[in-house]
Amino acid sequence: MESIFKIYGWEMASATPIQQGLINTTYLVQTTNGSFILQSVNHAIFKDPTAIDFNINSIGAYLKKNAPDYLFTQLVPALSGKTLIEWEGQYFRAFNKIDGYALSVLEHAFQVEEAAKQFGKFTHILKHFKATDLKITLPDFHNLSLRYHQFAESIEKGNAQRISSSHGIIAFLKSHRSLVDQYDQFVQHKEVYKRVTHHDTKISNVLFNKDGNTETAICVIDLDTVMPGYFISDIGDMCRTCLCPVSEEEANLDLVQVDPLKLKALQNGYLSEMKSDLSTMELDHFFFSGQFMIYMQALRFVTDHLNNDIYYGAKKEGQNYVRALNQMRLLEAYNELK
Ligand code: GN1
Ligand code: MG
Repeated sequence: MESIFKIYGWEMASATPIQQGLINTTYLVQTTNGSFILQSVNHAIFKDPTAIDFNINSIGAYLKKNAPDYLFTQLVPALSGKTLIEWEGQYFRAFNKIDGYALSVLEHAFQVEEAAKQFGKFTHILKHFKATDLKITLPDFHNLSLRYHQFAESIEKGNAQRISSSHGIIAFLKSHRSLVDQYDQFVQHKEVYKRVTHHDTKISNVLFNKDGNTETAICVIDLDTVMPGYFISDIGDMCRTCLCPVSEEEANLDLVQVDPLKLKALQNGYLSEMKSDLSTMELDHFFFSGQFMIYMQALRFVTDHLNNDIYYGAKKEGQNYVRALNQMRLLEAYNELK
């Protein structure tokens, strides 16, 4: 890594890998010039890393001008001035290390409110930024019809042995197909708008900080999938990851439960920023957002399992199957709140 440190002009640098997300590879780099987050973009998934670089820089420039106090993860330029570095066939970018921590589950409703407020604020503060100026970093990323189609294809063409041992979850997902129709109707409605959308609002993508006994959410991170999109994506991924005391990795399904007070807190936090921006049609789909995203994530995990883990990878045999079962149970528990 020595030579990449030189590209950034970092002296006496050392890099430690950190666990951040399923897709990219992330390091904490400590140098005499400060601490940085260095990340190699997963090029197999993000085919055009320059699109991500363009989006983060465009938003960063807009915020610097229009909301200079907003805590935004600006990209750190290398000595050349570039913020995306191609090195040994990989793409790297760096951010300043922000003083804060990420959580993979939330214990308290007030934390949910804090996190939801940050995601609401992100879209709200960019209300006058033209979302269509952003590049599409992952086409059809949250297109539920397409995700269902990929699932259906994996049942036809995937690993035969895995298909036969997954019949229970396959039947469950098929029986909830009406969610795809609801999604199609939602996106076609004339009072549903595309805005600057984060598209990966899982709870570990918010940083928290503590001042004495007061814990606050301070900013959102992981902006690779910021694109024009629908608010149901952001609410939905928060429902998916904030309401349950265990994460998507939990294999003991009895622990997968949802807390209605946390859903209320999520609503309060997000709407404190976004209520006046949303149409009645959109507000009426708040609950649907959770069904949409939990269902989509179950589809994506099972599809990957049937396709031999080519997208998410698996550290142990059946990991994506366990994740899919977890999301199936989460959808059942969430639906009980209806
Ligand atoms: C991936 O890499 P990470 O953890 O930020 C995925 C999300 C999923 C999530 C599930 C580009 O996000 O859509 O919700 O895993 N990102 C991509 O944990 O596919
Ligand atoms: Mg991500």
